[in-house]
Amino acid sequence: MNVTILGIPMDLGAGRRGVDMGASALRNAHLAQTLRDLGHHVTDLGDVPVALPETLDKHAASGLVFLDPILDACRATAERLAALPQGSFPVTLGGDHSVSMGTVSGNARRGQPAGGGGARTGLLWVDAHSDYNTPQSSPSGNIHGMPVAHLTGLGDPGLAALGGGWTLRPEDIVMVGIRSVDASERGLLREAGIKAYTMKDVDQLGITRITEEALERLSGVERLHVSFDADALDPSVCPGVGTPVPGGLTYREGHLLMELLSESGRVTSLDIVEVNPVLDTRNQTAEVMVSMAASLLGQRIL
Ligand code: DIR
Ligand code: MN
Ligand code: MN
Ligand code: MN
Repeated sequence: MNVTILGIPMDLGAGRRGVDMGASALRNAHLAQTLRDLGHHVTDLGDVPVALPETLDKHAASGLVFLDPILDACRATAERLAALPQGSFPVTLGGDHSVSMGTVSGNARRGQPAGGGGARTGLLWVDAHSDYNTPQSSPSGNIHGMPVAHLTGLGDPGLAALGGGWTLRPEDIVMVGIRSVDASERGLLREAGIKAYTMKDVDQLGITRITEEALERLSGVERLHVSFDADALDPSVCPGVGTPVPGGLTYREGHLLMELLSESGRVTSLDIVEVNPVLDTRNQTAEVMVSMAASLLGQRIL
């Protein structure tokens, strides 16, 4: 496969600093070489330009924290991804999870005529958090807690327009690993009818059944994007994250999910986000996330 790596070194959407170094940490953990060793043709496009928070006024022009520079970075990301050749498999490196408003939109728009919207896309959101806040519902005001809501067209009109008229259908979203949902976010999720497999579901049903159900539910989509937040995995596995939540996916549950998705042959793009080297232990989180990408892209035990 032609794998294209693109970094978005942005921490403007998160509550604490450091995930801007996540893309660098993943490269340092030999992401490209690992994927080459699996037989892929790998190109690293480098990073999308992202403004430094030290150079910015936090609340310039609007109430949302760093709205304008986040919009700029997401727009640049979406344009970069939309312009890639058909059939390439983008691996996008965050950055905080607000980058996914750009990645999912750009991947949906690839190969579509200008102004022609986007391909019907399924989204597998692997995360401790549902990231379905709107600016109104968010208790923190941090945009990394809002990307999925904006992808479905809710919230700030600028962020919601990143798809250029295309939006994600709520029925094409499946979440896995969920264990932290804000009180005001719960109602929005339920209203939208988004399927979320919580950690209770993981305990009860197991990853195999959940993956089968998710793929069945998403059988009608043209493209399938996996957005993997490192905090979906248990903090003992991925300590380098800004908002750790106990009781996460085990190392093997993460791999099994990626292995089963790989076997399905359905996935067309991947995000790896929220790796925070400042909070990590000897780059362990980046190394684990590189191994997850490898499983999704064909690594087998035998
Ligand atoms: C919380 C935490 N729900 C918020 N969210 C995330 O700020 O909206 N933490 N994404 O990583
Ligand atoms: Mn997230
Ligand atoms: Mn998260
Ligand atoms: Mn987050």
